[in-house]
Amino acid sequence: MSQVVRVERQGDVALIKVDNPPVNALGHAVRDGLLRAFREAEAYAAVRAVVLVCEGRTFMAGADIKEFGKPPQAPSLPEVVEAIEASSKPSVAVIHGTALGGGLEVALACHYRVALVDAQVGLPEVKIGLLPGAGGTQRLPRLVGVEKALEMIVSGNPVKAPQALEYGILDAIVEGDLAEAGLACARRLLDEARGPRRTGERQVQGDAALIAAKRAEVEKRMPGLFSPLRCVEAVEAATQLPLADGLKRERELFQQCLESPQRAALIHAFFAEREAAKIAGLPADTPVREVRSAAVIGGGTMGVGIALCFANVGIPVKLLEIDPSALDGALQRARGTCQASVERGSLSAEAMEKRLGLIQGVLDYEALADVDLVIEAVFESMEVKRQVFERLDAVCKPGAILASNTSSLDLDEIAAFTQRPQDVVGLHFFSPANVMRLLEVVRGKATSAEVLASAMQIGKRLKKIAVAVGVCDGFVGNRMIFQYGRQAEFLLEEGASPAQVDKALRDFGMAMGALAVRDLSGLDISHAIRARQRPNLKPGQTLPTVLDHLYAAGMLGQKTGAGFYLYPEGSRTPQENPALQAMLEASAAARGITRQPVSDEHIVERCLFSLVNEAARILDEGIAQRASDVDLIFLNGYGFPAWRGGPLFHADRLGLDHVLQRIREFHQRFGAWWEPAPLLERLVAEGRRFADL
Ligand code: 3H9
Repeated sequence: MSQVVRVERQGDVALIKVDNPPVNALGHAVRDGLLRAFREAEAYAAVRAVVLVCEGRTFMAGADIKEFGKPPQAPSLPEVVEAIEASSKPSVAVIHGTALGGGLEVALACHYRVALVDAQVGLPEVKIGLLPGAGGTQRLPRLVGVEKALEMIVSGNPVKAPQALEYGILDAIVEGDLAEAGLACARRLLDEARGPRRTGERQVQGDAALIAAKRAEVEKRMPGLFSPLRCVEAVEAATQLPLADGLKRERELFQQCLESPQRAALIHAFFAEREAAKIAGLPADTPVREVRSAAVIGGGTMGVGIALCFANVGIPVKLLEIDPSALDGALQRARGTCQASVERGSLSAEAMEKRLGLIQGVLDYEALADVDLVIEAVFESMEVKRQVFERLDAVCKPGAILASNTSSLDLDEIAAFTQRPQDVVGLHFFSPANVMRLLEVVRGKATSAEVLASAMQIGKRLKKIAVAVGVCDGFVGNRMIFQYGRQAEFLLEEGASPAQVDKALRDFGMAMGALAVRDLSGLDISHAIRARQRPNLKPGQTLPTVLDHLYAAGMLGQKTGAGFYLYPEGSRTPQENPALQAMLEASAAARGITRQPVSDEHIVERCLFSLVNEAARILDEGIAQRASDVDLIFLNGYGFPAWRGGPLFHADRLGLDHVLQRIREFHQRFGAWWEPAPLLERLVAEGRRFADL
């Protein structure tokens, strides 16, 4: 019997225990062990029922994702699942933690299911470009109906045990020791002479209208994604075909997803997320400071969003504004944001009050004397930061973590305003802070290991994807996006329209076009950043001038109703800005070029490869730890399509020799900005990829 699956005889019940840390993934050894264990139970006449439990922190969290793309090893998961359901002896799965993907499929094959109250069950395969491939698309609809099954399988979101009970996925909520609870259930089944109850034998009512509506929703809300439509198709098969044929269809569709390039990209993103938590030279057992309370300085959009992040996870937070009316406005905005969630139905009125009750408005720095963490979110000016950090240094208790939300200023300079630079760290949230998952954790020269580890842990508590980065202008994400935005502006001057640039990028998969994003964040901000950067330009690094024209005309983006686009009467839908044409002609004339048509393909290459080239420099300088961190930042902070895996995964896929060749051509044609990054040249010369770093 394999080590990872053990069987204990408890009278006439076989207790099967899976023990494959950390998450009991259904790798080859577990599949093999499970199949043997169930066969053995079937073969022994003395065994009359089977209980399946998992050791450790969770029930099985699914197939072993690391095995995808490698040669398959028998037994397959579908084979194991079929054997479990076919068993002539009633089986009970006892779920704790998360029964996900293949884990839930195994549980669905068991004849009865019980769970601890805080357990969750789900079929998240779609999130890694797959569909449930071991009967999930055929059994779940048979159990909960088409509508709920579609919702769970297409969204990939898990449901909590009480809801799973209501849906009929679970038979009961249990408490106490897992094995004891399972054995008690099995004994009850035997006492009541209840035998196997196979989900696969149930019928499911078809609903063509529902299926059609889901297809339309997927096409609209998940454009470009391959697996969600296959999920719908597989569930539809459950309504049309007998189980065996439905399973066959599911298998074919699963295989298509497995072979799709999107699957590899999404799995890259999955592991990138886990890797980002590991920081070279920072042992996993580095002590962390406890953060029981926080404070945010500045009640602007960013400050309010950050305060909400803390309140949302139950951490009391003080929000400091020096002006009473500004403070009042900030607290109103916090309420407005929560109210919108209540109206959407994602938050109850009671939960809203509880959250808002955790945000305390304060007008005085003295009120921050006892907090464990302060995050400054004030205006991006070094002078303003100096005033804030000197004040914090004076009032905050020893050991408090002092964080800046600066998006591009020099954190080391900020830290030097205090007598405790080791306690200063950057926490760069992305707007809207309460929605966006990315958090760049900026490690200054003096930031202590303990403060860095604490900051990463805070990110996790706030349910953010925290990525450690080093200090430079713009850190990782913004430094790259400066290049990307600059190319978008050059392309306008060369002949493209904002609508063409943005559409080409959206067709590539970006959530928004580069220029619409700029209008949203405000062109005054872009203008100020550019003014700051101007003195540091290298010879030959000229700047596009269209931004200067817009700025001079007071066209600052959405907030003024005009920027790269027009937004008449407060509309958020971009329309052509007729004033732009003359500005672009003037910019082109100043560059000595004639505007002419530009192809969509050229637009995408210019914008995308500018990201790749800059990322190569960032990696070389050690500002980002690894290529997958860069990808993670772009996937979660900049609307890069997850199914392309991030700019560097995508570049690897295109072939770095091809990318470098285009960058060299651009260097010839467009000058200094395109000087190939030395790391890119080295990788190509050595026949390596970013993934090999
Ligand atoms: C599937 O089931 C297909 C079937 O339908 C059909 C097959 C034929 N495999 O996230 P954490 C590792 S597809 C391998 O930090 P948490 C993870 O990399 C699968 N490894 O913990 C990390 O390793 P490390 C469907 C896995 O507590 C460690 O475990 N299932 C897997 O924050 C801890 O992970 C899913 O998509 C795996 N399946 O969250 C579920 N899962 O320590 C994916 C985790 O070396 N998993 N690891 O960095 C999750 O959603 C979360 O990991 C979970 C725990 C919620 C379980």
